[in-house]
Amino acid sequence: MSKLNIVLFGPPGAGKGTQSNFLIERYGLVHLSTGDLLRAEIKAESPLGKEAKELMDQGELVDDAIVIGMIRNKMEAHLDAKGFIFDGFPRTTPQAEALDAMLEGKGEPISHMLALEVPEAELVKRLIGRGATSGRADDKDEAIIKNRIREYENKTAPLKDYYRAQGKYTPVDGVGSMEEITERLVKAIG
Ligand code: B4P
Repeated sequence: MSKLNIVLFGPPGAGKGTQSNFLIERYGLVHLSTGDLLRAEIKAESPLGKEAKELMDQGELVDDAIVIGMIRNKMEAHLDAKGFIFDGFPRTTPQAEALDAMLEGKGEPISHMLALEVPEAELVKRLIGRGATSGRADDKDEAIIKNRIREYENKTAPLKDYYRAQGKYTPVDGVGSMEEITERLVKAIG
């Protein structure tokens, strides 16, 4: 049976992490979140974590080579997975090209690119709300949140065209209850 490899895409606060938790359970997939992997490095105070923290705290993207290396290591540690959910990765064209090259080598391409769509005012509201409890420096300050959204628009949103050209781009309305959005994603997976 072919593997189910899903890119869960969307701006900061669109609900990628939230929805990944439902989808991994439902389809038995391995969750690969570059945000979570980077935060684990920061917690461990590794050299990579120290470098990443400076960028993340300002709402900037971390270097491609770092996140691509992290994803490669995690995929190699789960060779028998039924498939992966890529949450918050890829975020740039070089990341998307590297992911395709890794998956092509295995003959297990991306099955779906599901793009959660949420208006900017709602994103800011959600992230400020999470900042009250998460302790995340990048959720506390509205100027940094706006910078994350700009980074998304400039560097990440163009990936919609990258996946559209492969016939894999599927927009999904990301406004509603968490359950409603899960159902929309499940329907899109088919
Ligand atoms: P990430 O950790 O990927 O996170 P995110 O963009 O903040 O959010 P996500 O969409 O997962 O939001 P969530 O479900 O939690 O990135 C953080 C940083 O790491 C980046 O800025 C960058 O610096 C770095 N980074 C990560 N990957 C990288 C890469 N590949 N390349 C370079 N740099 C990288 O939801 C947010 C909030 O909304 C939560 O409070 C949630 O409860 C709420 N929410 C969710 N669904 C909701 C709904 N339906 N209704 C109301 N609220 C909802």
